[in-house]
Parts: sequence; C-alpha cells; structure tokens
Amino acid sequence: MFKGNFLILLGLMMSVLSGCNDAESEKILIKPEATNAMIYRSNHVTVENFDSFKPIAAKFWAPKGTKNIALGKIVSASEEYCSCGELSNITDGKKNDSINGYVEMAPGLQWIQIDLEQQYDIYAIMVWHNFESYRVYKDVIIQLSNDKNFGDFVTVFNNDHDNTASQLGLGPGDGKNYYENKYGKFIDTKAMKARYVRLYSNGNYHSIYNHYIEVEVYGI
Ligand SMILES: [Ca+2]
Ligand SMILES: [Ca+2]
Repeated sequence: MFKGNFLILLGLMMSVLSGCNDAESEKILIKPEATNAMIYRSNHVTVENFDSFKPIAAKFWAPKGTKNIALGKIVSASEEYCSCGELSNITDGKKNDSINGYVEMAPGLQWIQIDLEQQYDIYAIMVWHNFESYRVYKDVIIQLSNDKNFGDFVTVFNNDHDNTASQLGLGPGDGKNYYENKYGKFIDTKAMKARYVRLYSNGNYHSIYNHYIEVEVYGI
C-alpha cells in the first residue's frame, strides 16, 4: 500500500518537473545587438544620481518567437517636425550611424511614441539616444500603455530623480542617470501587455537637445 502511494507521488512529481522543463525549453536567450559605431568620450562632467555600474551587453530570457516588434513601426512625437532627421530613423533597425541616422528634437521635455499596432507581451526595451560624445540624457522616462493618449500607463523607467519633469505628475523617479554606450539602455518590462511605448527626455548634459538613434521593443 505504502509502495503504491509512493509510486503515484513519484509519478506526480515527475510530471510536474517535466512540465516545468517543457515550459523552460520554450524560452530563448535574447541578446540585442550592440552598435558598432565609435563612441567618443567628451570631457567628464559631474552627473548627479549617476549609475556607476560598468555597462554590459543586455541579455534576457523570453518565449520562443520574441523579437523586435518595433522594427519599421510608426513613430509619433511631441513635435511634428524634428529639427534633424526623420522619426522613422528611430525604428529603422540602423544604429551604427550617429552622424546621419539620428533624430534631433527641440529642447525641453519631449516625447516620442511607437505604435506597435496591436497589444504584445513586452519583455524588454532597448534605447540608444545620441551616443556621440558619450552623453547622459535627463528625465529619461519610459511608459507602456494600451491607450494612444496615455490616459492609463505603466512607467517602466524614470531617472528624473529631482522631479524636473514635474508637469507629468509622476514625482521623482528611482532610476539612475547613465552614459550612453554601445550596448544601449536595457529596460526589463516583465511581459507587460501594451500596444504603445512612450519615451521622454529633457535634453542632456552635453546640449539642450533631445535625440534618438534607435529604440527596440522585444515582445511576442
Ligand atoms: Ca535608427
Ligand atoms: Ca530630472
């Protein structure tokens, strides 16, 4: 009797374990590509609330089929015509040309928004602002929503530590300031469901302007 119960229990444990393995085998390790563009370090500036960790290449586990769903998608922005470059540069899959391939937006708090055209499970966001001169961008705030007007949203990154973007009503963010680097900024979005991605910035420590070279959104 005891032996029979033991075997049933063992069978249940094996099926649970093999179920876990099946789920695990459906996941793949994704390694977003770094830019191969040269990144020049300008004169060092004192950056408040600075992230002192050395940048590393992003990698994360996500279900098989997860890919950059922002590629080729329509980008809108807080200003209709950017001073330099086209908004389509942000999702064109090119991030190696920091001279001709970037978008420059007006000074002050500006946003860009990507319409993914449908709701996805979003696992990660990668951002490259203009990495020329090794810049640090201010008030980098990244949000997800299913409403194109962002009436409801989730903030997944916010390094506005001193609340200079107070007009958004978010309060100070707990993210750190960071130097642009070849790997880009990785944001873990933990399978959040959304159709729209909005990214704010408020100039940088090198100039008053806002820039983007590429944004990637990994989802399925
Ligand atoms: Ca690009
Ligand atoms: Ca700030």
